[in-house]
Amino acid sequence: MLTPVVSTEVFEAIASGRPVVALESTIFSHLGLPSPYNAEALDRCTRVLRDAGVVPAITAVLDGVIRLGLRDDEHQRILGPARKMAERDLAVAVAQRWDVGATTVSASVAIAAAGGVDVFATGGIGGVHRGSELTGDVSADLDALASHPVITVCAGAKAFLDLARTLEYLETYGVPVLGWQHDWFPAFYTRSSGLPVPHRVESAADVVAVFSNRSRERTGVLVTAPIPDGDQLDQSVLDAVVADALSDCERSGVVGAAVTPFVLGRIAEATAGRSIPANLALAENNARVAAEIATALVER
Ligand code: PSU
Ligand code: MN
Repeated sequence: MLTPVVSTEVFEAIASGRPVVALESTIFSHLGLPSPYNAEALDRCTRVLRDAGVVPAITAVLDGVIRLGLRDDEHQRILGPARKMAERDLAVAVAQRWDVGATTVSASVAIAAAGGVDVFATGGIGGVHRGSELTGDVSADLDALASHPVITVCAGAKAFLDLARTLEYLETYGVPVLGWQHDWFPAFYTRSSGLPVPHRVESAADVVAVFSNRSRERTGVLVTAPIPDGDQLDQSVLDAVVADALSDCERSGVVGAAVTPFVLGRIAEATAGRSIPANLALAENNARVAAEIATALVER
């Protein structure tokens, strides 16, 4: 069974009813953002939580041990080379004593749920890939959102996915999708995918009310917070870059877990680094929203 080692700070926060927000480590590793922006992302996300009186709980595998909450002196370890872990990979990382395993959304919500943390903030979730009818590529993130009782805050799913099918999947598997003060499903670098979000919420209390009344105890809730207004990228530029990156992907035979890091890297190159500040801004914004929700949850 999944038994994370919970840091003293996170353990004490949970025990005394103080708010905690889990964070993934893929976004902070070289798989998510190039150095030194990965360190900046970690700094900004943890700072915005602490400023709100919330304890950050970074998830990772270090020396073959599943961790929930890292000490500051351990942050350096996830900034370097790491192996990407979906939920299923956690068992392998432990059995084979991986040095540094970086958690995706699926691994993070599994660890958060096992350790008693109810709220999790990320950048963008994985989803149904374009062409999935041929490749079968559907992120394990979606099943994990449906299988663990955690509120996930994201800026939508990555722009290069099939967002309409991603929303269909979430509907089929019973995950409530709540637009944070917004009517549209965000597309990560942009505020709207053009697809309406099933329900809109105005406040952390609204989110907590949905979480408290869901019919399946094991299922999570997805909150989609659009990237802040001034930070979004130009949709037409993005469309061209994504089309290019995906055809490169196919040409170079990049498949499976390697697709996401590859395409994100190509987007960063092609947008002359403008995608990176956008990525940092949305990650920080999601942490801020998650802090509000975690606070409302413990005050309930
Ligand atoms: N979005 C980003 N950067 C990332 C990811 C998402 O902007 O690094 C990561 C997240 O950890 C997410 C994972 O859970 O990609 C999904 O990967 P896949 O599509 O292989 O399931
Ligand atoms: Mn995949």
